[in-house]
Formats: sequence, C-alpha cells, structure tokens
Amino acid sequence: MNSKSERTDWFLDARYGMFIHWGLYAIPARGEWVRSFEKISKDDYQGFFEEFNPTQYNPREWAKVAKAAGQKYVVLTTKHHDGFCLFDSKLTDYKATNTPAKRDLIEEYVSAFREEGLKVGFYYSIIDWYHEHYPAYGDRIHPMRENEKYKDKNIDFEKYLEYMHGQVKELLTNYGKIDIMWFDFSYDDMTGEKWKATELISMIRDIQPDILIDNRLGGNIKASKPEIYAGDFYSPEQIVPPEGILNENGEQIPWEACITLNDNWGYHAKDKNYKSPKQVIRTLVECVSKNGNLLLNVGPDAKGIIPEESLDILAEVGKWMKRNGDSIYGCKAAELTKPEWGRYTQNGNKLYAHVFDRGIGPIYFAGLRGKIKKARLLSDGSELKVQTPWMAEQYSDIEGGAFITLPGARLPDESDTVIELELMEE
Ligand code: FHN
Repeated sequence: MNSKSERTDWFLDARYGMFIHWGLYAIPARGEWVRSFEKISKDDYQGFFEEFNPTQYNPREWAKVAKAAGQKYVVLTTKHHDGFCLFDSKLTDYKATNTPAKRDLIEEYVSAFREEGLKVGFYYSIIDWYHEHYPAYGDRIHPMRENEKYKDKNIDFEKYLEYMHGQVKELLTNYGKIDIMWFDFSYDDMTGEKWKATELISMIRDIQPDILIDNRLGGNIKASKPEIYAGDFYSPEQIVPPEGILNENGEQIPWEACITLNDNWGYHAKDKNYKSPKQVIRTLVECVSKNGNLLLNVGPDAKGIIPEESLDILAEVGKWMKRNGDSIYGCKAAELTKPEWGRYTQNGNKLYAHVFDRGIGPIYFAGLRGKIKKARLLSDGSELKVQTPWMAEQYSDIEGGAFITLPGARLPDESDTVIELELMEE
C-alpha cells in the first residue's frame, strides 16, 4: 500500500473534479433533504421509488461534459441519506435495479467515466433514513424524528453497521479500481467508532489499498497523529478555507472544497440561483492558490439530465481551462504574498499570475525584480515584456518589484487573465 502522500499525488495534480448528487429526490425536485425537511414517511416516499425511471440517463454524456469542463475526477452518490441505492446491492431491495429503471446505474457510471479517462469516486452516506435499524425517533435529522410510531421501535444498530460495512465491501469489490471513497457524514455521537470506523477502514484498505478517503467518518485529520479513519483529505463544504488547511504540526494537508452550482446538491427545479462561470473560475483558482481542490456539484433531474444552466457554466469554465489549465493542474500555493490584482499559483519554476482586477497602468509583481526569465499570456502564449515603465520609474516605489504592461485598458479575460512567469533558476 502506498503512503498517504503517494496515494494523494494524482489528487493534488488533478485539482478539479465533478460531484454528482442524483437519486429518487430528483423526482420531487426540492433537493436531496426533502424527506427530512418535509418529514416524509417511508410510505409517502415509496411512490418515487415505484416511479423512478431515468429514461435519459446516459453517463457517457455526463463523462464527456466533465472532460470538456476540464474535470479530472468524479464522485457520484451511490446512496444518499434516503437510503436508496443506485447500485445493485445484494443486501437490500431498495435499489435502482428494482425500480422501473431496472439498471445498475453505478456500473454504467464507472465504465463511462473511466472510458473518458477520469478517476472515479463513490459518495456513500453512512446516514440511512430507510434502514429499519438506523436510529429515527429523537435523532436530529431523521425524517421520523418526531413520529411517535418510531418511539418504541426496537433497533439493533449493529445490524445497520453490518449492512453499511457490507455495502461498502460490495462497492469496492464489484466495480473494479475505485479512486475515492467519499463518506458523508458524522454528527453528534454518530462518529468514529460508532460507525466501527477502524474496522471499516481496515476492510477498505484490504480491498482497495490506494483509494482516497475523505475525513467525514470522524476523527481529527489535523492531529499530529490522526486516527486511521481520519481520512486522506479534509472536506470543507460551501466555503474555500480562508487560510488553506494545516495540521497541528503546521504542515499542509490535502483538502477539497465541495461547492454547489446553485444552492442545492440534489436537483431542485425552482433553484435558479446559479453562480457565474467567473465565480467558478475564481473559486477554483482560490482553492489551488491555497493548496486545495475544487469538487463542483451537478444535480441531474429525474430523467437523468444535467440542468442546462449547469451545462452552460461547466462549458464556459471548460473553455477557460482549455487555455489556462496549466495554471491549475499540478499547481499549488506560491510562497508570495497575495497580490492586490488577484492570486498566484505555482508549479516548479512556473509562477502563474491570475489577474482579476486590471487597475490602471502596469501590473506590479512585488519582490520579483530580476527573477523573471520570461513572461507569456498563458491563453495564447504571446510574449509579454517585463520592464519598468517611465511612470513607475519616476513616480512609484519599485523596490524589488517587477512590472508587466498588458496591452489595452481592459483585461483580455475579465474572469481571469493568466500570465505565465518563468522564474530564473535559483
Ligand atoms: O447532508 C449532505 C448533503 O446532502 C450533501 O451531500 C453534502 C455534500 O457534501 N454533504 C452533506 C451536508 O454536509
């Protein structure tokens, strides 16, 4: 088995992935928490199971979208909190193969994305609102948390754990090499060994030694000696950590911010509050500039179609990635103060200046005087001259700084104009 740093090499290189939340909840189309928010009973939710038939599901199309977007890996919900399994689990009847879909949706997903050359991940909810031995009454989030009928139910949580561990074993045995296991989520006392996490991780490592695991089984991934189940990467959600993520020893640890395109993970027909391509590009750059990854979510509808708005954003960002991907893939934080005009990313002796705000006059690179071998506009490879113009020479404090004057008053790309600076060998 590779060490944690060897395991995460590809992940830190990839930087950008697609998250997919999809399941029965796409039919009510009010987000993936609809059962909990609306306290929907199992019987009332059963109708969606009997109806689920995503006639337009074509993961090869999804994979092509992800590839064109510049995404290098993907994580799909194999089971979300509602307990519905997109895969043909032998441990339950509550699965896609028993719906009108009559398909193992995961099997098709894995082969389609592998065919496009993406790394493949499984999201798996350790929370399960369907399983009879998962705590319901009095739980903080279970749909039946206030239903008196569940008050005296005799549950055996051990039976749920046997089921949950068994399903993880199915997922990591039946679908070939899987690159990421994305567990979701621990809360209150439902954490760590409550899930028999050490036993679970040992089983996982036996089957798929190099799989990456997130930190949501519990434990403290930032500890100087984290628990075996504390994970390979930290998983901030709907936020880019202000300072990146360091452990107790002050060392950078791998992290991945998962972010929605609108305000919902699962399909929500009325949620039109989409981020702009510019926001997505700048969020991706911010993650990489702080040594992190971005896992960007789409929520396909009940037919299996990714919403048009999501497709448009992904395509726009993909165009930017096609020209500027060198400033993302394999890059990390630069050891330079964040500049006023944007952010830096770096890969070896290539320093990438992501210019968001043009200001007026030349772009100023503090501390880089005499350190830049050459400069290019990354999008088209055109030469940029590193020179101190008269207005800087006579009227500016240029101690140690370098200047590049971009042609024209506006940025070539208002979302993010990237200047590739090849630094002098030290
Ligand atoms: O409750 C889930 C939510 O539905 C979604 O899956 C996100 C994605 O990371 N995780 C949990 C909320 O933290």
